[in-house]
Amino acid sequence: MKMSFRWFGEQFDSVKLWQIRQIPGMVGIISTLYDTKPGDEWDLEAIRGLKKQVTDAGLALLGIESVNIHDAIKVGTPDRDRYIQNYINTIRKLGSEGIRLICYNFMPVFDWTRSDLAKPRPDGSTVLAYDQNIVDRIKPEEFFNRMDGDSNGFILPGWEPERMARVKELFELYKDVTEEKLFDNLVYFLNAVMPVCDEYDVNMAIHIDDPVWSVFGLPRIITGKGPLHRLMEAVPNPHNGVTLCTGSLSSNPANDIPDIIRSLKGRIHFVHMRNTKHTAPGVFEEAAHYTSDGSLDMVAIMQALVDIGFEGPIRPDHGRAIWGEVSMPGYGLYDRALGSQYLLGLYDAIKRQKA
Ligand SMILES: [Mn+2]
Repeated sequence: MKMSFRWFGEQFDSVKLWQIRQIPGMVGIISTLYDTKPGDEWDLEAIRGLKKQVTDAGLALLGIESVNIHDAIKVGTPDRDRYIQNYINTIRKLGSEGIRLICYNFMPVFDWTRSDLAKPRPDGSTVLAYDQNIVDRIKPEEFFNRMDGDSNGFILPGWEPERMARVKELFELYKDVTEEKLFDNLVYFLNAVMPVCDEYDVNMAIHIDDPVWSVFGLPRIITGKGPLHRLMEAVPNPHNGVTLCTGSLSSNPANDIPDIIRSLKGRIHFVHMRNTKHTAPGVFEEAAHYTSDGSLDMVAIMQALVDIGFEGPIRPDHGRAIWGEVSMPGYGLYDRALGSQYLLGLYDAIKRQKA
């Protein structure tokens, strides 16, 4: 597998490419043009500029996380085809630059959701946490302020202020969008982009919803094994695949992650690996990648990835805030670097045992 690191770009990230390069085994970067808006067609020169920065630093640009999907596509409004065409043009440009992985999500209004971005742990580190009891007490329009006030001054991916200023309007837009309709709109979108993905060998990799249940009454459709298989079968093209995010899947402890991995052989294009600790139903916090620190069996997860022959990009997902580092919550250098070493250690040991 290709160990990689998410990086938001020089203007937006506290971590530097040269620092990432010094992490043993780190070969790639997963990035984005952070100042583009959902629905924009990406600029070819900007894509080339990003790729050059990454390659000049001795790393490879292994994928984009994310090319975000415009609400017109998710809602299925009459103007969606215009935004789908922009998306197709962006895929063509990325593909022509040899960038063959696009991670995206199909969650309405709110991207990933947390009730706390800096929950203290007994060792003095802080982590992102989710408590449904807290979320139930907050109005959606107040939720942004809570997230933003907690973000160390960084713009959180999926929580851009200009978008959140329109929260009420967005809720109105989605009021008749059932889970069935959202699924149909996703299939419509994927069918439209598959030809250009075939042409340039670009993999679309949908991220698991986070958490995997409805938040604020909005529909959620990418929640576990059944829904993932339904989507894989609805658009059977192998370029329609999955970003297997262990943390998001684990928000529902009933999700058997090694089993889901084995069942999706050939359709997992990208892996996010992190550990979570569950304390009660609907209540969890993120943990260090080390198995014993959380509730997930990271060894069994890595074993399943090796067993299906997964060799694509993988990245340590959110880390804890440790050693006084100030960064975008979840995206510091230190704990993700530590996490990558644990993951590589598991991978090397499992591979050697198999050989
Ligand atoms: Mn993830």
